[in-house]
Amino acid sequence: MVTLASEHPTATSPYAREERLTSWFVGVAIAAVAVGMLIGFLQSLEHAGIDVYPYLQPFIHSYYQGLTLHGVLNALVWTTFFICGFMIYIAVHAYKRPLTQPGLADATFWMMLVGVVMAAIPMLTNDATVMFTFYAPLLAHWSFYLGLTLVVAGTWFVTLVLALTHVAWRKEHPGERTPLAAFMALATFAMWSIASTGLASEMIFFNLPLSLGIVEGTNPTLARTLFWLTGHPIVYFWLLPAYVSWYTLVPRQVGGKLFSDPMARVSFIMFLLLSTPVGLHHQFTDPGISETWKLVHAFGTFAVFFPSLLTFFNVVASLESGGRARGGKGIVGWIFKLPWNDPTVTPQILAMLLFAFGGIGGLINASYIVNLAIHNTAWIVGHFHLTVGAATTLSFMSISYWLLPRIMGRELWAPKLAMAQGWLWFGGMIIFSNALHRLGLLDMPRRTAIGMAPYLRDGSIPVAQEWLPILPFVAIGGTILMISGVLYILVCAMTAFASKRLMVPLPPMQFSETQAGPEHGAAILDRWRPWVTAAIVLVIVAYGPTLLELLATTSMNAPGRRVW
Ligand code: HAS
Ligand code: CU
Repeated sequence: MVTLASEHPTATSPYAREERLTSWFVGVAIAAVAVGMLIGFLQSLEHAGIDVYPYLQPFIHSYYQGLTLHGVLNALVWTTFFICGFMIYIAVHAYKRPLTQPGLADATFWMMLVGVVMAAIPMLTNDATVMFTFYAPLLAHWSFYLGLTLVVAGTWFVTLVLALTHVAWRKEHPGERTPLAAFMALATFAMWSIASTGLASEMIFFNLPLSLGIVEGTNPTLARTLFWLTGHPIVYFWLLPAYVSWYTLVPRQVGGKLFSDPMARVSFIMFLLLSTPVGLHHQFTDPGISETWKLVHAFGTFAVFFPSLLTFFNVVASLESGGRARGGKGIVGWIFKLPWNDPTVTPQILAMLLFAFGGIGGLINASYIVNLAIHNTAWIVGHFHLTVGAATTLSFMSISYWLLPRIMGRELWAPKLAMAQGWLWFGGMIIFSNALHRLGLLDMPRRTAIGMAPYLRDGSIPVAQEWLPILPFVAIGGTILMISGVLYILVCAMTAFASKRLMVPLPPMQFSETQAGPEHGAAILDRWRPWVTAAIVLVIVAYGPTLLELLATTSMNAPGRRVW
């Protein structure tokens, strides 16, 4: 691992060690998404009837092994490693102090890296073709489960490192409000640490014992319920770091100020409270779970919609302050004054635009009755490519263009190419996601090698004829996304290792100023105990009855299945 942080001008940074750790995390994240995006391109070709997998033997055996690699590398590794690196960077610059336990932070990185390698090997040997949700009773090699468990455990250590640093900062700054960006980083990891207990329980009590042959069977419904206890809040673990940038960096980058600091804190506290007790909205069609609790979770899902609506309002108002500060006039004139050619900002605004549609789609998903029409269809794939594939991924790409020069001590390579990459991702995602949404409304199933399915063309399923004219657009969008992805990897690699060294360190990092500052918010917004306690109580109330009922009414009698 190249320890560049000590070799470049920013080595004078008081946080050189943390910046080096950030470069490790971000380096692994970019390597993962490079492979994951390429495989995604092959998946999109398959939908258009171009099946390259026979030519990739013995490296990738099937569409389903490709889908597992695509989902795990992009949705689990790219996100988690980028988030750990970015949030550590943000925290030390917001607290203006180094981590209290840098050694533990470094060790956590290595533990998580070992976890990724452990999970990757069985995926590559076709011994873990279980998709990124690894639903029981599908059964992968035990090292896949142990590897992912190490990654999750690593995120708990990141939470610990951030919390200990917070305590130290608190002692050094009695009575001061937590800097907003640090507050947000901590809230993100606190929410995630509560949420990931579901996944950890599934691994420890179900998947690992079964895959190690310690138990004969598993309990699919209970395992799925524990998975989705984590499975919904994980999307906010992916989203909130992008929000940290939209709230605390982008307003300054567009020349404006954040509209309201207290409103931003309320939004993150609502995510801390409401992200986890809503996961049954992924299981509306699951048997064995009471309709009452499914409905309670549906209402909870509508409630967790609100912190994003607050974000919508707060962020757009902040963009407007920037647009007007740059001379924008009239009701919409300010929009054209935003820095549309700045690759460290514009792709994030494009990500916001895509996310607005992804979010509306999420509301449709959450509608108990309407969900029956789109559940397990291509619609869902369209939804999450607008959310994790755009709100998160396109924002992280743009943040990379800002972060890499700071931690690698080199200029951003080919800024115009970086900007083109952002616009290509935006355009490609519109084509790709729109096609999938439309196919989903025509009942096309997700997670299916549809391009090669005989029924696609033999007329045995009449509605399939309506998919045929739309499927090529999945490949067209996927191809544009692949070109954009290659440009992203190219710009990042050249920036990290080959572009001009910064002969003078960049100016110290600055967060956005605010129009309404932290002092305008209630002091309780800056306390953790009440909110974390309430969050845990809400999870117990929302899930306790269902988990107890499943424990009483279902058993571990489903043998593990290897269906590939
Ligand atoms: Fe979702 C399924 C509901 C958000 C990801 N979601 C998924 C899956 C994934 C995923 C990966 O209720 C599939 C999992 C699987 O494999 O089965 N989702 C929601 C709801 C929200 C939501 C209500 N999802 C996300 C986010 C994700 C994500 C965020 C990743 C990062 N989702 C569901 C449901 C399902 C589901 C069901 C299960 C479906 C099924 O049946 O399987 C909400 O949180 C969305 C709130 C968002 C908004 C938008 C706010 C807009 C903002 C930007 C404003 C700025 C602008 C800029 C427009 C309210 C903040 C303006 C620009 C100028 C220049 C002015
Ligand atoms: Cu969800």
